[in-house]
Amino acid sequence: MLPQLLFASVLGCALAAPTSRQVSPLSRKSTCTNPLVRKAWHTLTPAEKKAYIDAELCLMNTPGNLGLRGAKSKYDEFQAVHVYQSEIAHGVGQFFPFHRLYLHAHELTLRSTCNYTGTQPYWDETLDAGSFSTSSVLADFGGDGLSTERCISPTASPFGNIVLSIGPGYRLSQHCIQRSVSDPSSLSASPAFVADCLSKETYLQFWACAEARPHSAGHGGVGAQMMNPVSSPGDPLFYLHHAFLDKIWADWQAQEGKREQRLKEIGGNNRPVAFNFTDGPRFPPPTGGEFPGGGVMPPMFGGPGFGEPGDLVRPADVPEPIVMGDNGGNTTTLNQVMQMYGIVPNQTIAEIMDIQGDVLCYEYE
Ligand SMILES: *[C@@H]1O[C@H](CO)[C@@H](O)[C@H](O)[C@H]1NC(C)=O
Ligand SMILES: *[C@@H]1O[C@H](CO)[C@@H](O)[C@H](O)[C@H]1NC(C)=O
Ligand SMILES: *[C@@H]1O[C@H](CO)[C@@H](O)[C@H](O)[C@H]1NC(C)=O
Ligand SMILES: *[C@@H]1O[C@H](CO)[C@@H](O)[C@H](O)[C@H]1NC(C)=O
Ligand SMILES: [Cu+2]
Repeated sequence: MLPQLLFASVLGCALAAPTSRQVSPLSRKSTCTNPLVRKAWHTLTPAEKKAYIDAELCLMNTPGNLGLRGAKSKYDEFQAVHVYQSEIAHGVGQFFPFHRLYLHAHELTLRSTCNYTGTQPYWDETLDAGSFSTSSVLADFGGDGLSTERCISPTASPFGNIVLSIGPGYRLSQHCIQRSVSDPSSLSASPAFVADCLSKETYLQFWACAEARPHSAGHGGVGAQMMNPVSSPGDPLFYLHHAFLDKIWADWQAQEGKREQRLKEIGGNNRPVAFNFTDGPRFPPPTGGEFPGGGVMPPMFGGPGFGEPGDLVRPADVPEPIVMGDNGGNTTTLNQVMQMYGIVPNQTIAEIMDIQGDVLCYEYE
């Protein structure tokens, strides 16, 4: 069974990809003078690709030490943080900020723990929308899952022998990396969909568009583990997918004449409205008619890697996530603190709005 897609008529303008590289250093007061350059996976040299995969394997083989639920390796610890926070990290205003900081933690840990000298690559999914099954990025990460268990090939992938300890969902179980690729689900990462999101005027409109369309495309297009809203970082493609989304947000923020405003613009609900994983996370009521059907993500579905609906019910040993520093309100503010459980220090949203600020220092090419 495939997730239903949100097909909408798209009146996208040409895909604009402004970068922040031309911004004069004089207009900034940050300490970021030598940003890391994050590149698209397909542009990396074979040596760069190998270095990234080796670093990820190193994280997977390095014991964790943060005492997080179910986590054996440093890699598992990232997954554990996502499990803890998943209820307040999707379908909410901090969706983009949370994943930005989370990706930064991943990049930083690859570099600090595994001697990686490269940066976090991204999957330029606009090139593969509608054809994930033949994507070279997918192939480099082990391809589709096989047979009914949907495990990636143990021999065709450097990750084929990895045993994950967390997931599916909140469950703790030993399992392989599972995929169930769906080309139709990957369609909403197309250049037209991305351009449509980039053309949105407000953060609320941009966020709703980008979380529902390109975001859903990567998760639904890879499927299985990646489709699980709680445990999806068990698939190493998660990080390349979310870097792609972070780039889209950074591109939106950096648009000509909008940058000063958009580096301060946040909003949205702190709790997914009528949160129900089975039914799909809901978004705020559409303000610009973005969501046919009232702003609902594609319905979730069961199966290998995704797990059973019960795996998405938070068990007693996972504390209810709390929103920190939000003044008791329901609206996402710049003062909200994102909780990272030790993979990187907690930060406020304000501190990570600028990818070339005092906490973050990178750019996309
Ligand atoms: C990183 O480099 C240091 C210094 O060369 C070395 O001691 C350490 O074993 C390396 N760590 C990994 C995970 O390769
Ligand atoms: C969640 O959504 C499913 C599917 O629409 C529905 O059957 C279930 O009753 C919902 N659960 C809650 C708690 O609303
Ligand atoms: C937040 O939302 C809840 C549920 O709708 C409501 O009861 C509460 O009054 C709201 N709090 C604030 C500060 O607006
Ligand atoms: C960071 O977040 C965690 C998880 O909620 C919390 O326990 C911790 O106190 C926070 N740390 C700081 C310094 O705010
Ligand atoms: Cu997530």
